[in-house]
Parts: sequence; structure tokens; C-alpha cells
Amino acid sequence: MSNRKMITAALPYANGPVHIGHLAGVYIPADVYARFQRRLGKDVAFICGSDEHGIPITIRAKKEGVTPQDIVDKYHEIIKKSFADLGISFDEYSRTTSKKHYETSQDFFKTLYEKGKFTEEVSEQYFDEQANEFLADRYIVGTCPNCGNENAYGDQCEKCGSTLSPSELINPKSMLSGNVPVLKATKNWYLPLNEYESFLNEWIIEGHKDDWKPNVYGQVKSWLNDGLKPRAMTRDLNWGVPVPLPGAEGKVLYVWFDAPIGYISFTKEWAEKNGKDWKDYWQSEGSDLVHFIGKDNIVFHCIIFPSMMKAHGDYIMPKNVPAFEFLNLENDKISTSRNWAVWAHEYVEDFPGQQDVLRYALLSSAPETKDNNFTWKDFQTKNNSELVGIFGNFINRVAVLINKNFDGVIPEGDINAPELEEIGFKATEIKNYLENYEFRNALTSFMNLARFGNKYLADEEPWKTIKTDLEKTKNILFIGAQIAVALGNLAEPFLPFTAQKIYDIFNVKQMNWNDIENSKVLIETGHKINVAPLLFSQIEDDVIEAQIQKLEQTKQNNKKTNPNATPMKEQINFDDFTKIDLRTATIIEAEKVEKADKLLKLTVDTGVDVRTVVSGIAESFTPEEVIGKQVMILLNLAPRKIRGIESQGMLLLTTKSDGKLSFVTPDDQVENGVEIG
Ligand code: B3M
Ligand code: ZN
Repeated sequence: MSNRKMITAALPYANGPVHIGHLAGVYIPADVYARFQRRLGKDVAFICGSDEHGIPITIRAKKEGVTPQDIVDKYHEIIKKSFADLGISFDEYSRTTSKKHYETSQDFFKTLYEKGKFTEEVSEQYFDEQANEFLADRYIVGTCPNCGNENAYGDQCEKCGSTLSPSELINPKSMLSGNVPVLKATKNWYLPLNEYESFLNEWIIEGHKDDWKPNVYGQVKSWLNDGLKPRAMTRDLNWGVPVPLPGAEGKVLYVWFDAPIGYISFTKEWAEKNGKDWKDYWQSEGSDLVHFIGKDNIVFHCIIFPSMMKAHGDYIMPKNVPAFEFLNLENDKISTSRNWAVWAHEYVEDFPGQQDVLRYALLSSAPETKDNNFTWKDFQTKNNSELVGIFGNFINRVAVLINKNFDGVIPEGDINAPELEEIGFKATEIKNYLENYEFRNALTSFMNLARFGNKYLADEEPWKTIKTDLEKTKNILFIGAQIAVALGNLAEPFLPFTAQKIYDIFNVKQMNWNDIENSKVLIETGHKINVAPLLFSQIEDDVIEAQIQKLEQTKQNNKKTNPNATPMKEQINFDDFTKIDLRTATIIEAEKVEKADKLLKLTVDTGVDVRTVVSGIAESFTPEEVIGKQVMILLNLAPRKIRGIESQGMLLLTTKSDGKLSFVTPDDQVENGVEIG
């Protein structure tokens, strides 16, 4: 077991915030592991950063009418703050648009190029002549050959789920210009992954059959059984790390080539700031490299990136890649595009000071070996029954009773009491689970120590014995204090905010793991403790209901065909509807209203009468444009004064996508005064 731990967590795409699926499947387990390794006294580098290249970012930028840099600048900050707020203790959280990353990934590419590790292949790619750009798969739409969906993408049909290649699409069109793209020859550099099959078989299939998780081992095995093919490590795109070769203008590194190198670039940035040598972590056999990822990233971290590092020749291979499965939300797949998620930054706003509650809920339902499910009801139960009812209750009772009966001073007790054995036993049990990436079992073991403490107090009843047997009570609370301080220390990898609160209550410093395992006394007799704030508070039904309603609203919104459509107003009944009187009418005169940029004063022939209506259409129409126009008017709207003019009724208007107003009008010219219903 080496003393140096190089721990990475998958780089989140900076095209949106992080959600509970990311936290449960990657970042909280990675943080637990990093914190735990630090407590073992290991030399830890815990590294991550925003993945800022790739098509999802350019698609979002195009959709929002901004640049890809605008998108990544916005979401890099949101993501970075979310991780900090939730106690994800990265030693470095950087980004793949950093200068160091460009240098590092380009040097890496050049090294492989100069070693002759790439093959150069010319292929036919779709090219948009008007946009003068090669088209990435997502930028080509056409008819799916399998189900006839006319909006299938170049890589996938979202309707029938089939994986496609652009050449399979019927009537392909460019999403950039709408034109039919042409096929154009282009050269790219390929890594012949097939040449690394024997290395990967020996290293993983032979070497890690016992210590890699079955879900990871199994996926790698099936990839290798299917045989590996050369994969392009460059793309004809504008957004990405430029290919550092003459004549490679307009080409960038494939995002899955540059992103994993981000782990190395960010380690360099961290090492420079901290007087360390990055090579100790990446190019020294004395370092254990562990990648925390979601299951969709297994091929990149177990096959492609290791092959790149093998080709380079200077790098160590990952010791383990404990990929997690996926977390669902209320029994539905979490989806950024459908906004079906609990967003980390929104949780922190809605539940201030309760970060550890989310950490606990997500760890206890972590999708370690199979997909799992998060529900708000379960979140509430875990908080109220376990954190409040067991863990918080125990800590609070011990501290309150010591403050109340012994003036906050730890009383004498039997340092050989059998109950104290449980502390070392649990510390070792948790350690073994965490060394084996079994986070749920480790957390259960932790909570079982809290249950043990709670039961000990309930059985011994110091609040009663204090009346009759002072010595016995002293011993009970001495033992209770040892368990409480142990819980604070053992909590830290899982619940860092709560651990600190317990250190503050008992006025102690954090211990390393070995001392917890081997010491019977963690807090000395005579030590003065502080008053005890509550560690956790009940989460009431209405708070949970509000979150569930928020998801219900999302469901409603997801039915929308127009994402910008505002939710329906309160329902009315037919009688309400019969009260309104809508008519056809014609504008016969129009003039600007003095000192009012938005208003026109209109004279309107309603068929019933001729009346004045003031309307906010001056920024969309000139007076001349509206004279003679047939419109629809809400006739029986009570008159009201607008800029001193009595306006009688309201014209029906709508807003176009360019923000200009337009009249709601009958398809054909009809008489004025005809009722609309
Ligand atoms: N940006 C995230 C994902 O595929 C991807 C990870 C990169 S880790 C080098 O969800
Ligand atoms: Zn299809």
C-alpha cells in the first residue's frame, strides 16, 4: 500500500450545474475517500476541474446565442461553488481552458506524434459550405433510417434510441445553416487502440480480476472481447485545444483526449502552488492513482486514457477505477435537458447549513453496484429518524448531561470498560470498508456506533442514576464522551461539517485514524467541553412537499412544447368565460401619445360603437401601419385612464420571437362587432 494517493474525480462538463446524480455517483464518494486517506496520513492529491470542451457546450452556446467561453465561464463558477459549499475538498479545482492545460495536452499529443503512436487517416466528413465548418455528429439532423424520425441526430436517434452515423441519415441537413451538407475529405490522427489490447488484457483482465468492481471489470472485458478499433484523437471543430501540428488549422484535440489529461494539468497547477513535484503523483510507482467516475466513463478511464499513457511511456496506470452506477430521482432518470434533477446550488439555497444531510442521504443510497433512487420522503426519513433521532440525539444527550451535572468537565471513568472496545472495532471496520470503496457499508458501520451509544445511554439512564449513584453516572458519561468524540472523528469523511461541530462541542482536535483505532481514551477526564448546539433539525412535511411540488411543476413544464411558455393561469369555469365579450373591430384613426414611447391612441370601430383605446404598441407599429387593420377587442373591460386618456377596452395582442407585438386577428375580413367565442 503506497503512501501517496493521486485521486481524481471526473471533470464535470461546464454546460450546466451539477446535480445529485453527479454528487452521489462521483463527487461525494471521491471526497469521502480523499478525506479518509488524509486521515490515514497519506500524501493525497485530490484533483478535479471543469471539462470545458466538447459538443454539448457549443450546442448550448448556439442555443443561447453566446460564445462557448461565455457558457463555460458561467458554469465553471457555479459548479466550483457548489463543490465548495458541499465540502468536496479538492486540492485543486481547475478548468480545461487553462493555459497550463493547453500546454500539457498539446505536449502530450506531440510526444505521441513524435513517437509515431498515431496513424493518419483521411475520411469523408460532412461539411457545411455556407458556415464553412465541418459538422460534428450533433450538428447534422435528418431522417432516422430505423423509425423515420425526421429530427434524428448524426450520432443518435433520440426517438428510437438507435446509434447512428451521419452517413446513415436520410436527407441530412446542417443545423448551422439548414443547408444540405457535402462530404469533404479531411485528415485526422488516430490512436490504434487495437494495438493495446494485449497490454489491457494483461493489466486489467489478468491483473485486476479480484480488486476492481464487477461492473467495471465486466464492461472492460466486454469491450476487449468485442475488439478495439483505432479512434480519432482529433476533430474538425473550432472549439477545443488546437492540434499542435503544422497544417492542422481548424482541428482540435478530441475532447476525450484532452479532458483526462486535465487531471495531469491540474496536478501541475496544484504542485507549483504547493512546492510539490507533480511527477511524484503521476510518474512514480510509489503513487496510487484512483479515478472516481460514473459508469458511462469507464471506457475512457480504463481503455483510452490508459492506452494514451501507455503510448506516452512515462505514466503509472490507475490502481483502481471504482465507477458508480446511476442515481434516479423519484424513480425517473435524472436529466439535465428535462430539468429533472435536484441541482446542487439550489439544494444549498433551499437547505442552508444542511449540506451534511444531503451527503448522508446520497451516501446511504449511493448507486455503488446498481442504479439507485433518491426520493424526498426518504431524504426526510433519513434526516429525522437517523441523523436527528440517533446520531444527533446521542451527541446532544452526552454533552447536555456533562454540562448539567459536571459543569462541562469530563468526569472520571473506567478506561477498561468493555464498551470502549466498540470504538476501535468500528474504526477498523469502517477503514476496511473504505479501503475497499464500500461507502454504504462504511456509513452503516458508522451509524451502528451511534446506535450503540444511543442504546448504551438508554440502558444506563444517567438522567436517573444521577439522583442515586454519582460514581456510576460519572462512568456512564465518561464512556459516552469517548464514543461521542469517536463519532465526531469517524464522521469527518462522510459528514465534515458535523464533525467540526462535534470537535467544537467537545473542544478537541481531529485525530488520525490509527489513534482512534488504538486509543481507549479519546477525551481525558477533567477536559472542559462547550455547550452543545443541536447538530440536526427536524425537516417538516411542508418543506418536503414544496420540493415535491417543484418537481411536479417540472413535469408539467416538460409537457410544454415551447420551453418559454409560462404556466397556465388558475382554471376558470364556463360561466366565467361567458362574462367576457370579445368582438371584431377596425382601427380607423391612430396617433402617438405625447411623452409616452410605447403608447398609441386609437379610434376603434367596434360595430357596437366607435371608441378610444390606448394600446402599448408604439414600439411595434407606427400610427400609419395600424389604420384600417381589423383586430379583436375585449369590449366589456371597464374603462381606465391611461396618461389622462380614457381607454375603453383592450386589443388582443401577442409577442413574436423577435419581441415585437402583433395583433390577434380573424383569418379573413369580417364585419365589426361580430362576437368571438
Ligand atoms: N466531462 C463528464 C461526463 O461524461 C466528462 C468527464 C471527463 S473526465 C476526464 O459525464
Ligand atoms: Zn429512430
